[in-house]
Amino acid sequence: MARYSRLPGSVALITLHNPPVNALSAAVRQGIVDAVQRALKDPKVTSVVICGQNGKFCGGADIREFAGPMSGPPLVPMIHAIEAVDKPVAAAIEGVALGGGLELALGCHYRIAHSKAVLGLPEVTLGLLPGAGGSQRLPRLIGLTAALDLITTGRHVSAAEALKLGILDQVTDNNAVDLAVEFVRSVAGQPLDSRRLSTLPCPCPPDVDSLLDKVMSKVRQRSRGALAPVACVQALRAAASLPYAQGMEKERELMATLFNSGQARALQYAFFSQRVVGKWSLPSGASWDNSTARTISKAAVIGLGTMGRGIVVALALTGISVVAVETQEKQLAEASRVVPAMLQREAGRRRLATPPGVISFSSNLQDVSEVELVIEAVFEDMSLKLQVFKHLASVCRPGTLLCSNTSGLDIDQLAAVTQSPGLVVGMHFFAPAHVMKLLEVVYGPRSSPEAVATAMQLGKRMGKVGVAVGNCPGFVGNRMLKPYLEQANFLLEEGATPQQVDEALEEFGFPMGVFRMSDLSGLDVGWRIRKEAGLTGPGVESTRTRQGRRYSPLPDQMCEAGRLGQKTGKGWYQYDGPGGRVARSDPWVDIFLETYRAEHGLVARSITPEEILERCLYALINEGFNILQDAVAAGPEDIDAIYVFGYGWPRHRGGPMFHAGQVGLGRILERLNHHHSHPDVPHLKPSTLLRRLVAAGSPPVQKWREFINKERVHS
Ligand code: 3H9
Repeated sequence: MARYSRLPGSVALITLHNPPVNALSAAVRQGIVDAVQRALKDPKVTSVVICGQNGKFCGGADIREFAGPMSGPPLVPMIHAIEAVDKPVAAAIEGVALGGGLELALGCHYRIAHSKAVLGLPEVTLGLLPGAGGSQRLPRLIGLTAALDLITTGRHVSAAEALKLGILDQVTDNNAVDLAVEFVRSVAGQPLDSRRLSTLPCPCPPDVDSLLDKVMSKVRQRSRGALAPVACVQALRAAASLPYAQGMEKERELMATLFNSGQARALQYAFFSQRVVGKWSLPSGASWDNSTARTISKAAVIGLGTMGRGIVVALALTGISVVAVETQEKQLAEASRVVPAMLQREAGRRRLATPPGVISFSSNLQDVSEVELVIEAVFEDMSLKLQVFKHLASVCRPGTLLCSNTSGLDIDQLAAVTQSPGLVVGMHFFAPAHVMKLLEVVYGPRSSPEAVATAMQLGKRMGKVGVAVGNCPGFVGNRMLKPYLEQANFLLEEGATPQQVDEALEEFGFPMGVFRMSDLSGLDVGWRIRKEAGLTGPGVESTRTRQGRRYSPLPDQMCEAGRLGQKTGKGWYQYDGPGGRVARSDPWVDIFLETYRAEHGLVARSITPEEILERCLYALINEGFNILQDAVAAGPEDIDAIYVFGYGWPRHRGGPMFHAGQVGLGRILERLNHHHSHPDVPHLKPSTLLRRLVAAGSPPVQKWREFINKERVHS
């Protein structure tokens, strides 16, 4: 809805009302159309202010409406009608003016904002472009170069930056609506022609074509197959080269293509998934609604390797004081030097409004006795972690939350050595921990709702996407990664090269294929884990079956040959030297693979990119179904958020479980069955849940949670 009121004197006030963000639903659009008509017709009204209820101007078009048929007055003519009004219209922007919200403001003759307001055209992040005239009006207002930046990245800008760019006319620390009312009164009766953005030329640099070409090639590189950023550049090219009406026609055409693309659906699903996982609930029934999070002001991090350092910085950036503990002197000295610099750099980059928390470095575990929460980030070794947890249990005051940054070890085992197992949870960060958005919050059967709520709340404060997951080896992310990596190695045995596998995955949209990624993170990481698991090492026979499963010893043999990846200058690829970054294919690897195949009597066959994707991705997806069946993840959105925010799954493909729905569950099942029937690919046995979903007619991904819960009740 939109409320109409006439203020004492001659100003009409139109207030958008659609909590929580005053999205432009059909009812709101209708309300605006009616209110503008009323203001036009009322001879006593000389000027108009449009604002939003509850200190929020407008969060844009109502994304929920995109799934259904269009109803109500369309946005484009509504904004044109506002621009055409012959009485001055000002947008009073408080809170947010995003997407269609900013486009509505661009249709007004003046824009006045509160200093804390945030503005932007983030449509590109939803697989769209600013399709209510934003792609044509913004460049006319602030110039092509600045508009390209805002529209292709979708970044939000502060009121101060928006003022500098020329989007806003005035910014105030006081009431923006009062100022806008006062302002429109003062300009009533003045000519409005120069205020109608659609009538203005688009300011462009002299070398406009070369600018557009440069931006286009950058955007194509960055977008990894996403359509919307490319369409945004095309729309802006139209703004720069065509009259407004033709530019609008181009905007409409491009918008229609994007709107009907699977990518827009995937990105909108990703938007809502992020919000769904924030409202966590556990199988016990615990959730935000019935759990209270503690507010943490003092924390400790144990272990200052790469992960520990990042976690210290992430905590300090939220204003939490951190005791950073490292028992190895050399490591402590290095961390004391590096961490403050990391913090300063990151604080500067984020333009923090409040000072970061104080960090104190110590080699003594005793120094954590006064903190409210500890995050253990020592080496991934159970016996070491158990030792640390026992020690913590004896030095921390009762009630301290004890968290482990393990990437897959058993949280219950750690909890069992403390006096209060309910206060133990996993907080699995991703490197670099102060940058990566994902946080897996791992609960065991004894973790208290308060501990989970506190870890989730802390994650939110750190700007993370926290996902609550159950305890099992590898949790969600790494558990799914295992069959994916396995299949990649099997494909090498069967005839593929690392480049072929990587190219197929990169073409799909991953920033890096599995072998390039393995070179970057170091092949020895997995080697150590496999040695601990007794899968390789002295005394273990070099066969292709270990512990009753098909096993590829290829990565172990690479490590044995000293090829640990970028750090040794050689891995699945060769580099210019140790620490080199540019991967080149290595004839050594080809010979190594040929020799290996000959030794094991394997005949190389030609493998298509389709098979690579099916074997790697469907293996990962299948494990996702097992995870849902085991209730380790509450719903497909949780898995998808984990993969999008932590594992480089292309956002425009929604996430692995969404992708499964797009491909068709029947097709995934059929392909898994096909590969599984091959005697050498035993791990691709389709999950029972996948079979059941197919038998139930393959409901859409949004219905799986309900389906799983029903199945659980009946089983
Ligand atoms: C567009 O405008 C297209 C046009 O160019 C052309 C059309 C022809 N619609 O994020 P929060 C819900 S595309 C519907 O937790 P915050 C959200 O789902 C749009 N619902 O709060 C959540 O619901 P629930 C371009 C929306 O304070 C609740 O509001 N606009 C919308 O952390 C609270 O959200 C954007 O891309 C919406 N537009 O952040 C802006 N926005 O409680 C998208 C939010 O049921 N929105 N909801 O889970 C945002 O970026 C953030 O929500 C915002 C508030 C910054 C506004």
